[in-house]
Amino acid sequence: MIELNVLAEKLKNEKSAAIFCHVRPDGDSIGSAAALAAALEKCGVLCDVYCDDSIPEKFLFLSRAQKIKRDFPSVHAYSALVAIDSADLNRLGTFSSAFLSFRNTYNIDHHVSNTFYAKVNYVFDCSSNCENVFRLIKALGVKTDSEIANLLAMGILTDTGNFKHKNVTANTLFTAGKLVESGADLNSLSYRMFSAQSKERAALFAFVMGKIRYFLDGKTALITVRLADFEKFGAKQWETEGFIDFITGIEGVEVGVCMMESEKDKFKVSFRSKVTDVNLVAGVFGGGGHTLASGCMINAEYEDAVDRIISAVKRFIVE
Ligand SMILES: [Mn+2]
Repeated sequence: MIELNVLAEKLKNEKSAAIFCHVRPDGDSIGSAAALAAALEKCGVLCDVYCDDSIPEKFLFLSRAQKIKRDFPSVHAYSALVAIDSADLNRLGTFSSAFLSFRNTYNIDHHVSNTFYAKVNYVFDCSSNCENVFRLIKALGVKTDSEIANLLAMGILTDTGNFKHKNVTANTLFTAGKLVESGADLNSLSYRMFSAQSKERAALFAFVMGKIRYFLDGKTALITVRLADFEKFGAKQWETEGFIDFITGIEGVEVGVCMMESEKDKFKVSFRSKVTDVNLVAGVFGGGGHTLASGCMINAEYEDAVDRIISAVKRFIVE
């Protein structure tokens, strides 16, 4: 793996870069991609940020989030392609083939399951990719202005569940402190990311939580959001974020599972746990992530998918 200072030098010498968020973009992906773009632009590198998905409304208060593009012209339009917060190539969606074919690619990430798919890989296990990008920006010699500070703080907040997850370290808090010094407004970001919600989301939440299913002697709680539920309540798929944290807090529950139907018989499955290694559980289905928070996709009829998920959890659950 490349050293941080060497990475900074290499990036600085690029003429231009296309920076990619992952599909179903979250605060860390958007925050670390946009902050890196802002910093590289200060070094004279022309940057555009891309995402093969629409950007959830809650991020659109940031002007840089509004500028994220979906139509990628050609690999030849840039000197470098940079994948951000993406454990494997599939996370780039349709951009993955262009990325794979290009000669000069970077992968900057914090997932332990990262597959080192780029020419230059920087993968460091910490709370959020924004924590990595903060150090990278420092290595670039760029001053963290309030725009960069807010973008990075947003990613740290979202990937740590508002500083509640086990991935919070002294360095996470040190970084957050530095970002506050540089103008990050934690109170406003935390309200936007964790408290503000639409009436549609509140109604969907109440409905889904009314049907929690328990397995493995109550050690696993599972919730499901079907396509019809989104229609019934008028909520968006991205608005299910945070549902899983609610069920993982239930007494006696060790592993929380959220099954979100993204297309007919196609489920985006998220896992959270208190100690069980759910990176291994998601790995059974070709997914991954972190020890205590992971995800995968499963194509199956609903009850069949539930059976397969529960037997995978059973293999790894810490009693
Ligand atoms: Mn992340």
